[in-house]
Amino acid sequence: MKKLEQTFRWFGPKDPVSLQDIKQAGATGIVTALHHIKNGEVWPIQEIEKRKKEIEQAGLVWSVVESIPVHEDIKKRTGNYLTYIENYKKSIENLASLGIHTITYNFMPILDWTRTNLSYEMPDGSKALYFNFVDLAAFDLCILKRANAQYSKEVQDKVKARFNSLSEKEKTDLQQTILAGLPGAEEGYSLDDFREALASYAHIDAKTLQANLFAFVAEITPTAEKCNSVLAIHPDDPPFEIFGLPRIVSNKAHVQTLLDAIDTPVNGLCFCTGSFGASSSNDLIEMAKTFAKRTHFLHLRATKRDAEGNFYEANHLEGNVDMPKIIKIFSDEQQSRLKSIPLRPDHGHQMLDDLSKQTNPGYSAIGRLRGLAEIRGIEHAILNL
Ligand code: DNO
Repeated sequence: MKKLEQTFRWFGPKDPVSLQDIKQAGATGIVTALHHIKNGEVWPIQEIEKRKKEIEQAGLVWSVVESIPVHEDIKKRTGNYLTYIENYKKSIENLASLGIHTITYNFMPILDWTRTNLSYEMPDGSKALYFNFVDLAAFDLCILKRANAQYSKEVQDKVKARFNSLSEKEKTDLQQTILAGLPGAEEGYSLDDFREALASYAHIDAKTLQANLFAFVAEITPTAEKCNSVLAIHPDDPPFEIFGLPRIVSNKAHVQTLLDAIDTPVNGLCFCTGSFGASSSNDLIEMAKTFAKRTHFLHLRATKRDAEGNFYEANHLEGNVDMPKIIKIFSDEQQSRLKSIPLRPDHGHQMLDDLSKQTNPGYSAIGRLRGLAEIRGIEHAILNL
């Protein structure tokens, strides 16, 4: 029986989690990026090679690139987007020349993933990442003071009460959490930068952004095909509109439209159960079955939602994701594949010794180790029953 490939995300030499830690967690593959290369620039062969050697010296392989960031100019098709697209192709070629063939990216305007609290305490004392809609609205209405921000009367009332209860430090933390850029996000913003970035999207609605995504994917797929590489788009996180920005990779219809628009196996998905799972209207099992064939990378994580659109990241087997069923679907898909589908435990609680350490939010070692062990156990059971 063929197994999925177990990987761990590593943020490079500055990551407090070492390659050896990752080996001990039982992963064999590394998911990483050249975070020191400026967004939009070509990833030079020498730099890729250097990182690859470092990984291999630890007895691991560089399995997946997450991410080659997509420059904002490409998303808007303004400024230097043509150069950035050429650079993107060159990076795909350079990676492929060294045997790295799976590329993850996202097409979220301005912000990569977004949370409002990075240390939401669980009853067992561990800490989780949390997205609270009222906190986001409080930032939007009372700190950013975005013109045209639209929220229901109910949310506005809650915002007033919430904002008044926050200390100055909590207000600064909230802004920092939303705008400074979470791990893996290549950009961070001051309030003014963010206002400017939002203004630059004033005339970009979902239809335009989608057309821009399709144009980008259509332009890079021939390069990926030639290189024997695959593209894995990461869904919007959270999978609903924030700050009035368009969302185009949030649900089944979005993904289907993208896969149909550029209908080649190379144009595929990073199936992120945590991102899709944060919306109650996404049927994860149905989506996994529908998209298994076009899935090139798996992020396994379980969000726990409440009725108001808030969610925290639960332990991997405890949120609104039927993890055994999801793993079964992809394990079945794996049996007809030549290459292993890489998976990674996406995020994890800050727990045990990690509580007193400096860690990357969501990417501390022990919580992810726990997640990977649980995931591995499920796959092991599926393959051995
Ligand atoms: C968060 C990650 C995202 C993801 C990018 C992919 O933990 O899943 O930052 O890497 O959106 O481009």
